[in-house]
Formats: sequence, C-alpha cells, structure tokens
Amino acid sequence: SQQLGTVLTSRVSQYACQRRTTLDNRNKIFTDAFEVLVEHLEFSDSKGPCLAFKRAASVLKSLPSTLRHLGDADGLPCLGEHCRDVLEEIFECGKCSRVEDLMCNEKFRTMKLFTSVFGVGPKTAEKWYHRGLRTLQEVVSQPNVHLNKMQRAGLLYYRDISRGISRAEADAVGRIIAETMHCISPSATMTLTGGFRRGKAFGHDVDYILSTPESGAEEALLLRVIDRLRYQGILLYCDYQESTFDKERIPCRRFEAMDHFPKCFLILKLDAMTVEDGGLQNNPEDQRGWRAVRVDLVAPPADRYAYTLLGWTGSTQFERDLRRFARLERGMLLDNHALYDRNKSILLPAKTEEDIFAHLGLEYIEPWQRNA
Ligand code: DCP
Ligand code: MG
Repeated sequence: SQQLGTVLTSRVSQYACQRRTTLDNRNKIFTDAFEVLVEHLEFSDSKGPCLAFKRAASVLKSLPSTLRHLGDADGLPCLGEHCRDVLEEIFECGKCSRVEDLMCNEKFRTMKLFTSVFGVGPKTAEKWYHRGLRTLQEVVSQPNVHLNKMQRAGLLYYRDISRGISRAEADAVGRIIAETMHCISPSATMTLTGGFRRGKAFGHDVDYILSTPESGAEEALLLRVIDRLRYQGILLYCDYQESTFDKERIPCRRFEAMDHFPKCFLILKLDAMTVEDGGLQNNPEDQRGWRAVRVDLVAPPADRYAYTLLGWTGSTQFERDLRRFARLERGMLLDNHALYDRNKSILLPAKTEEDIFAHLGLEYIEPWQRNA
C-alpha cells in the first residue's frame, strides 16, 4: 500500500489536462459513487461540493490501478475529507450508504427520469415533481403541463433517444451529413468530435464540426445542410442557434458551456439500411426500420477550427481543467473560440490542437486520453 501510494501520488497532477485518462477506468466502484453524489448536488444547485466530487472522480479515473486501501489515496490531489469518507465506507462495506439511499429515494429517481428527457433541466424536473408527477406517462397526459417544442420532441422520441448511439450508427449519420454537405460545397469538411472522438463505443448524441475553407461561408453552409436534411424528410427536430461570434472577443474567466458559433441541435431519422453490420440499437420487437438520433452540428470559421475541435472533444472535466490551467498557471484565457495571452495582450492563432497545447506549454494529450 505504502509503495502503491508513493507511485501514484508522485505523478498525479491536480489538472486533468496533465493526466492521460483512457476509457479503462480501474476505479469504477468509486467513481460511480461520486457520480451519483454529483448528480444529486446538480439537482439541488450546490456548485461547490459538486465540483469537488467531479474532480475526485476524474483523478481516480486516471490511475493505472485500483485503490486497495484508503492509504493508496494519500497524497492524491482533489481528495478532501468528504471524498475520503466516501472511499473509506466503500473499502469497509463495499458500498456508500448515501449513494444507496439516493438510489431508492423517490425524489432522486424521479429527477433522474425527468432530466433524462431532451430539453428538461433540474428546474423543470423539480416543478413537475412538486406537481405530484412521477412518470413520463403522467407528464404527457396532464393537460395543464406546458411543454416547449424541445421537450415535446424529447418526450415523443424518448425511447430512441434514451437508448444510446453505437459507433456504427454515428458513422452512418456522418455519411449522410457528409453526402448532403458535399452536394452544397465540395470543399467543405466534417470532423467527428465529442465522446466518439475520445474512443467511446456509445454516446448520447453524435457531435460533428462542419468546416469550409471559404471564410465567412460557414453559417450559410450549415443552414443549407439543415434545409437539405429537411427536404430529405429525415429532420425530425431542429433547434438552430445563429452565430453570436465576435472575433475580437476575449475569452471570459467563467466556464461557459455554450460557444458562440452557429450550431444546431437536431433529431434525425436514421434508416436501418444505412447502418453497417450491427444495424440499429433498437429493441428486438421494434420493426420500424428506423430510429431517432440526437445530432449536434457546429460550424466555426476556419481560423477557429482547432479551438472548436479541442473544446468539443471534451471530456467536460478535461475542458474545465484546460481552462483553469491556462488561467492559473499561464495567465491565459481559453475557451472554444480562442486563447488570449494576458501578459502580451494578444489572441494566439492555432491551426491544430497541437499548436494550442504548445501555446499552453502542455504535453500533447491524444483524444482517447482525454476521458477525464
Ligand atoms: N462540452 C463542454 N461543456 C459542456 C457540454 C459540452 O465542454 N457543458 C464539450 C465537451 C463534450 C463535447 O462538448 O465532450 C460534446 O458534448 P456532449 O454532451 O455530446 O458530450 P460527449 O460527447 O462527451 O458525451 P456523450 O457520449 O454523452 O455524447
Ligand atoms: Mg456527444
């Protein structure tokens, strides 16, 4: 234990962007527990302790071996008293009682169900819960529950969307969009990003970056792609967000999840015939021959492609720590659009992700090592 502890702690950075985190998580028993506690805190809007559990889970995911005793955690960053209490209980009883309580708590379970609907956040879920609603059936059959367009689509396609998308399905989506895009602009390119770029076998959506070398043409390209998908009859839902991008703007200090590039959140109808080998991730009794899939497309200007790729590849914890590292260790401000050097008062140009890591004085981390 003593030895494992020393080996682990001497190397582990407090920043996820200085760790290599593959999908091979040797500490799932602990990180699953932390993630339930995170979810609970997110429902009740407690940002501080929530971040502490997220960081702890992220550190454990990067370790090359399973913790065997509490002593193995000695000296690891981001594992404060509360986190160690959770670890200790799991070492002693094989589980954490707070997590066990939450898993059978009616409010927690209902909040989890409601927030799993596309377009439903903790506030709406809470409202529904307080109205006495407990199931999605009750939500849709209540005449006086107001649903926005996104929530109506989320409920309508709930079974498909909650099922998870396979890599084969993600690739099929990619072929459809690429073909559509190349009809409009042969020189445009498309890059798979998000969890699939990090090597995940399943995702909750598919994320693609569309890019065109023709400067200023990206927004029109995205709009025309959407039009064509609609014309093909496969656009089940579209939330288009126009560009609010300003090329002079300096990244802000706060972590902003949403960027300012033109983008759209879609639900597409994916035909089984277009998916290679595996076929659709459908229930066996489902004979429709198609399924609904959530797809996000973003179209940044060409000179911001590298920043967009780095920002959309994730994981979210990796992104958070990249920005925190830039600010606290380098006096720089990073977001999905740009990197600003506060000492020199300049925005730093980048053609590739490698350029951005180099600007930050960080070793390059491969996408599949960013599963923090
Ligand atoms: N992202 C972020 N901050 C957010 C949301 C997203 O930095 N609040 C970035 C990192 C994500 C990427 O965008 O990896 C794509 O977002 P997704 O929600 O699609 O997450 P993933 O693709 O990583 O996972 P999933 O398999 O659930 O789609
Ligand atoms: Mg994704």
